[in-house]
Amino acid sequence: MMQMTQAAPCPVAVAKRPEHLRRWLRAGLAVAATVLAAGPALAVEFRSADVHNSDDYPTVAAVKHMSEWLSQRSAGKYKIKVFNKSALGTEKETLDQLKIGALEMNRVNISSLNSICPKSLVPTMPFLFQSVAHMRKVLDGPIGDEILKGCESQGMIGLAFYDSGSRSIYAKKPIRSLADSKGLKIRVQQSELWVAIAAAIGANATPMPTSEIYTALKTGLIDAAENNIPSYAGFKHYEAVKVFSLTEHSMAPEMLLMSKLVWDKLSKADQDLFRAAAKESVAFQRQKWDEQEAKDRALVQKAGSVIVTDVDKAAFKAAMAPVYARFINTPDLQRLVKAVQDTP
Ligand code: GTR
Repeated sequence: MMQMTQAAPCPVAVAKRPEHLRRWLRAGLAVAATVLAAGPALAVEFRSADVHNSDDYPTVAAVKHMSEWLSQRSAGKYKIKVFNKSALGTEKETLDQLKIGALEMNRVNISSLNSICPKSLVPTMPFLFQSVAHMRKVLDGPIGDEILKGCESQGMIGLAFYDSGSRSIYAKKPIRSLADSKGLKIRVQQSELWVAIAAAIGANATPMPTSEIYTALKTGLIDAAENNIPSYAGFKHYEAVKVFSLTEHSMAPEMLLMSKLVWDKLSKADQDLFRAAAKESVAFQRQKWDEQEAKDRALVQKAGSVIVTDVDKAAFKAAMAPVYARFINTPDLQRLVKAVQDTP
């Protein structure tokens, strides 16, 4: 029987009966409970973090869908409760918790892993994928699997990639050319790579967590940010800046991870179940993603935002050469980038 020790991860364990025990366990007092191997009498509820505000955002909905699927297939043994709205902290903070097993699961953008697992740099790289179909094909194949595995040595099991569309720059003015981006004070994700991407187009990067962007845009601390349309809409950034220029400079996907400390306590059969559930949720997420993009594009336009399409993407792409030279700097990373580029 597998024991959970004091230092081990502490999923919120919920006994089906009796009621008072359920409340007691929910209160988080079950540190020493023998949860994972306890069989069908106990249900295990893993917590999964997400920064998105909407309870129906595609990544949030996908993990909820995964939970339902898992629960059905495991006769109620496993569930996942999503804590979105950055309730458990920023992506950086929740990754720290995940590594030490203080959090069981996490859905983050892959950029948040750039300084932790080097292979996460690859799908973050600017102008790497040719299209959504290309990105999906690469991430569904052996290259994607290798990148998912790339965080294991850091205590995190990559379960799945979710779509995040293309990231573009939004500001008070159109960003069509390198002349427009020169001197722009732009928020970027907390990743050295992103600071370098901004510098390559002449902008000044301010790395900050997602939850701080709205106020930073409103107060003028920054002039711009960059993200996909559903994030621009969902975080209400369109209330602060109204010009969304389709630079489409990166397709950095989302990643769903589990703490390795938690993973290692699952039986092989349960690990397979989690993998199958994650896979199932990818198809769900993609469909939801496509719908959300269309819906939010209409929403922001209705709210007065302008979507600029005549962007000199070739110039932005050409400006990225030094970024590739600096970050794709090991044979492993070079092999992976080439493999992506060679994928038809
Ligand atoms: C979104 C992503 C979030 C977060 C955010 C950001 O596209 O879904 O996980 O990383 O971008 O830029 O902070």
